[in-house]
Amino acid sequence: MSYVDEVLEEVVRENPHEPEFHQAVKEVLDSLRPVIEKNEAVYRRDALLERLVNPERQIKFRVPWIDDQGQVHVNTGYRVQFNSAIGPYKGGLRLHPSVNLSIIKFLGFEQIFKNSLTGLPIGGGKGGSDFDPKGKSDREIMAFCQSFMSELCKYIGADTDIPAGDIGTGAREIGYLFGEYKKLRGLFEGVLTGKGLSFGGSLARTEATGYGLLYITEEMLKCHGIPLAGKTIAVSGSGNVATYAIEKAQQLGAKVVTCSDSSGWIYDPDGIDVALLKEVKERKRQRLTAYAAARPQAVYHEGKGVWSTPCDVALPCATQNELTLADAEQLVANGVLAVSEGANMPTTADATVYLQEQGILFLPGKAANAGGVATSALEMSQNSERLRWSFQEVDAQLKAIMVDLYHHIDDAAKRYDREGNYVDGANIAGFEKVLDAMMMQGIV
Ligand code: NDP
Ligand code: 2IT
Repeated sequence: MSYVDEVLEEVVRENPHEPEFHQAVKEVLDSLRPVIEKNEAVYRRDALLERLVNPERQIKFRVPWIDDQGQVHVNTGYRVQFNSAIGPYKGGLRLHPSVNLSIIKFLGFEQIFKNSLTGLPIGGGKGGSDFDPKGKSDREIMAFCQSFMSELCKYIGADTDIPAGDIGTGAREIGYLFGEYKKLRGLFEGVLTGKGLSFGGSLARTEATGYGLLYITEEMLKCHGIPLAGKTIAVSGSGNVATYAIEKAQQLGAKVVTCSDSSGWIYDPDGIDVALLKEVKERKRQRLTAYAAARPQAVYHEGKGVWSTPCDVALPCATQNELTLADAEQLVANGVLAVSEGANMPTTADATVYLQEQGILFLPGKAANAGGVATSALEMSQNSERLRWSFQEVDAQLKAIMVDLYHHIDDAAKRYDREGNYVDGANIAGFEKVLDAMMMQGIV
């Protein structure tokens, strides 16, 4: 049996209840086969892949907090410090009732390769909790964040592990988390990214994931002779990534006709009104029904359905496994040209293979959404040098990083005879730097 197959079997055997983690590992290791085969005996002797798929450290803790009625609740907190070969652990904190160890480990594993692809010195980690921020008062959110940080603060630091936002964790939560860290540790340092602009946050970090998604998608299309301007785009989600993806797509001359939340979705034939979307979702924290109520030409549908909308480009920006094989078939039947993942692993494994077989340009999340963490690394640089860069400066660096990233994964795919397969290109290019660092640092 090949070394890759042995390790894949072991991952399933040793982590039996972690389907999302299996899915992420299988996709990466399948891509790495030709790289591993080149030097299989040495890698097997050094247990390279076993070290890659086992987190350096995983922390699970109790998070007790008191609601507005005086009731105590207990949630579970996680931080998985996956790989620090190329830099301190870096990755977001997800707050969502679906969070469990499998989800945090899949996200942490993906983050290793994504962070490597940014070209910046950041290792991979992820954390979060099964706490549900929906419907909670600001005081309840603060109580949760303070309790979460009272334990997490023992394991993180500006040079060791730097968390950030993800689903359910935005500027409000990062603010409360930062305040508590500072109080407990007595340190004003860049221990979190996505901070408010008044206390060390970077301009353009809020926009970065969505903007970066459009920069790399535009570059990919351009290299295939397709202009983005004038195209019709379907976006899922209506959170941080979706909102700024829609904003940049419109700035680049495309028309975005959909967005969604976990209750339903919007079809807006005139193009999504971003100012209204921000007012509804960012400021008032309402549901998309409020968007439809304020915009007569928009149609609201309950449940799923974004991918039934005819479009040239699909940008899944909500959550994992939201774009299934049936969705992919419908997109292809409607003539889609490209799918670019704003979320982490939003396309199921069978849907990804189908899209690639149909010749659809497919950019995986670890490349397409890397602009968020790349800009987090730029925030860390600004914190370290105690300076602040302008919006234009950060945005220009973000764009350059995303354009370089596209060419880096395109080259890697070509080097391994997989031209146009950006899943393999991203996994291989992300892995090469981590491999080099792990081999040079000995058995640790
Ligand atoms: P937000 O919490 O801001 O928004 C999430 C959006 O997705 C909301 O519209 C939410 O709907 C929807 N959603 C979440 N879970 C589900 C679900 N189970 N079913 C259907 N819809 C769902 O998160 P972000 O925009 O920050 O993150 C979106 C994705 O992008 C995630 O996969 C995240 O890991 C990834 N990502 C985020 C980065 C960042 O910088 N923020 C960077 C790179 C990737 P509702 O409001 O109803 O919950
Ligand atoms: O998935 C991701 O890359 C993020 N949620 C952003 C991580 C970060 O550290 O900015």
